[in-house]
Amino acid sequence: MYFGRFDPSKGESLQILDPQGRIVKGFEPGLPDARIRELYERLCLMRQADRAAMNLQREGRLGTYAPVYGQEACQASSAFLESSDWMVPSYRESGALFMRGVPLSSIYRYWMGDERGMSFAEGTCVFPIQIVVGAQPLHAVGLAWAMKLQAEKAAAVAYFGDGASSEGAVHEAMNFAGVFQTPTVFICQNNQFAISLPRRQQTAAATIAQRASSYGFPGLLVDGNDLLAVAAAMQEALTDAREGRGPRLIEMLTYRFGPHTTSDDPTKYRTDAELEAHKPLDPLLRLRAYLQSKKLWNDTDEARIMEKGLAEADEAIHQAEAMAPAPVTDIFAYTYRRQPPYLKRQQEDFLAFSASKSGGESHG
Ligand SMILES: Cc1ncc(C[n+]2csc(CCOP(=O)(O)OP(=O)(O)O)c2C)c(N)n1
Repeated sequence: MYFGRFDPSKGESLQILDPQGRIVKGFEPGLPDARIRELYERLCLMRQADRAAMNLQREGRLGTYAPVYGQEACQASSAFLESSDWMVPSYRESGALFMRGVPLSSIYRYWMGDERGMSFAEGTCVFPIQIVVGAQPLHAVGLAWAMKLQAEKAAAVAYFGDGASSEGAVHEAMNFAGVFQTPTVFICQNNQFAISLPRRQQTAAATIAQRASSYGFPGLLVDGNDLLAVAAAMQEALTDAREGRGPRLIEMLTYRFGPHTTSDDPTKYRTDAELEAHKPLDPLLRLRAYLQSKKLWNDTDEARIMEKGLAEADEAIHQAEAMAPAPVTDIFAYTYRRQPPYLKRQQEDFLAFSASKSGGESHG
């Protein structure tokens, strides 16, 4: 319905809610009121959890963090996956992991440097996050191909950024997906920067979505600050993938309000004026305006949910910090099925060294 109706090479994009929160003429919200309200609440919780992570990093209680501020509507895309669909995320997806049901405490724990944060409960169809830019779409395609061969009616969803779209691996993934018609949904969150590199220097193509046609499947450009458009695109792409109609590419056009990560200083490469010009497009403001216009939301609701977000983040931080650190020998443990002799020797040396430093007590 939406794929094919908009031509991304002409810059045409799907928008259902305009920046003032009004339904664009000719469109339907596509979701029941109660669901939209619930999704808005989740966006608010996501924003509070994201803020809390930034604050923790500034307090030295968490390592590097990649914020989702401004990209909340894109991140809510994972709410439309069914339990058997797989989510294959990059490092930017804390919000999408949260929407998929990964506990906040696990997300914090990971960013605190504990890999156990990415070890999910059995049956959670989520890959650990990928730091190598552009590597994970290949994994999603392999996964989708396996599901297709096993006649499973499920999709694998790959998340990546505009910068990643220039990686050879992303080209290979999309090409393979097209040839083998795998049930893969590619989500490119175009937040307009790859660290400091602006989108216009990333590709001379008008859009990233238009590339899909060269791989032989449909692509759609979506207003990524419009949750209703994200929802409509996701639902259609996932259904098409699950029903055997092949891969889909959705480019979600958004804007990163925060730094690339906590180690970045965006004032070095963009002006305050540019940032301020994007602030009115905040995905939360837009959805809130819509809900308020329908009398489905008021200031009391807003205050309540923001409080709840703080409390939930606090509780998750408490749980993450209360967990005893992982054994330091973990770093020797997981690369090989059988530990090679040289690694075993390194581990022994390391344990002996730790023991000498801590007065004879080993932390293995
Ligand atoms: C293969 C590889 N090259 C470079 C990096 C360093 N790096 C980390 S994030 C990033 C920018 C990625 O930008 P984009 O794909 O647009 O995603 P965003 O961070 O904006 O969500 C780079 C170059 C890396 N992690 N992996």
